[in-house]
Amino acid sequence: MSADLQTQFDALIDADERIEPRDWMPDAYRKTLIRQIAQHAHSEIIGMQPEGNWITRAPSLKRKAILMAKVQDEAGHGLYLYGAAETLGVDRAELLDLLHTRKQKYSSIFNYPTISWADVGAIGWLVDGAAITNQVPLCRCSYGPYARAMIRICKEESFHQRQGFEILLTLSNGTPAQRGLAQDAVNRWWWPSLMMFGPPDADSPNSAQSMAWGIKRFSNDELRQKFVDMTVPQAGVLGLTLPDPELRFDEETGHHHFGEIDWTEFYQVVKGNGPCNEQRLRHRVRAHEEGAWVGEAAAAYAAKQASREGVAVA
Ligand code: BYC
Repeated sequence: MSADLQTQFDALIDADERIEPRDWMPDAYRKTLIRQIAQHAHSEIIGMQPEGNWITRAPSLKRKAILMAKVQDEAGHGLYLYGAAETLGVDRAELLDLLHTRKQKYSSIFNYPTISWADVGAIGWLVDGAAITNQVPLCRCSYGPYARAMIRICKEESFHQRQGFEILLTLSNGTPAQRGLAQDAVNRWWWPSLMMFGPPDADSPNSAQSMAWGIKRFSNDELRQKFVDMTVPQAGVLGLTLPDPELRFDEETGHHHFGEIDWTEFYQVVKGNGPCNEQRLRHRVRAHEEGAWVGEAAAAYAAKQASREGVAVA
């Protein structure tokens, strides 16, 4: 029986069909998806913090409104993703607990500080740009609920990327001081953005199996290269330089060659030793505890409504 189920699962994967929650799936497939989707969801909600830091200090009403919309979108992305994870039989509260107790990860990128307004532009342009590059292929992920969540997320990420680019373009065409802020932000966010794609293929323990299952469609290095090739011409339009003396177009490969990434820094940040890891988690746990009453009030309201309508709630 189990062999039949495995054969059916393999046939769906081979035919590039979607696996749905009702379908049988190997335990390791389920576990990998829970790990990746949860890490992704955690990244979305922790990712609200660096930019949220600038909402009260945005330079105009228009910028403030746009930034608030963007940060709210990130909360929404977290919601879609926790929802997708729940279809695999885990509970959102359980996943949050794993985040808060450091048993699950979130993206390394959100452990860097946002020290000027230009950082909001650099995050939009580079971090959301990297996110789109990584996430567009996830719209074709073999697990249906994750793939469908990604379609909506990618549409919103495109707006995020454009708003970041536009902030940097404005600063870059502004006063020398504004231009300096834009360049400084790009200098600080460039290398961490390249790290978002994960370790080099040779050191990526999960890639081979995730690609065989159609969860990942491209390897970490392939996506990183795609991002560099897409971003270098955009830097030219912005009139900003990327902080890599080795960066050059290679006629032979048709790609941009770039310098060595500091993988020691990456692993330090992933292990919890980045500049803001402590602050991010502390803030998240506090927000969770202080916001608990909202969930309790919503549950009490739902129970009251249901009892009025004579429906039993779980
Ligand atoms: N940071 O075998 P590998 C956003 C871990 S949200 C931390 O290559 P995999 C946004 C990896 O988990 C951006 N850890 O793994 C939000 C694994 O450890 P475990 C988030 C990382 O899963 C708000 C180990 O290293 N995007 O854009 O095959 C505002 C070995 O790696 C990182 C996603 O989550 C990292 N950067 O590939 C603005 C996208 N990289 O779990 C923007 C979905 C690797 O075995 N996720 N690790 O203990 C993915 O596409 C894949 O999970 C990854 C890693 C490419 C990230």
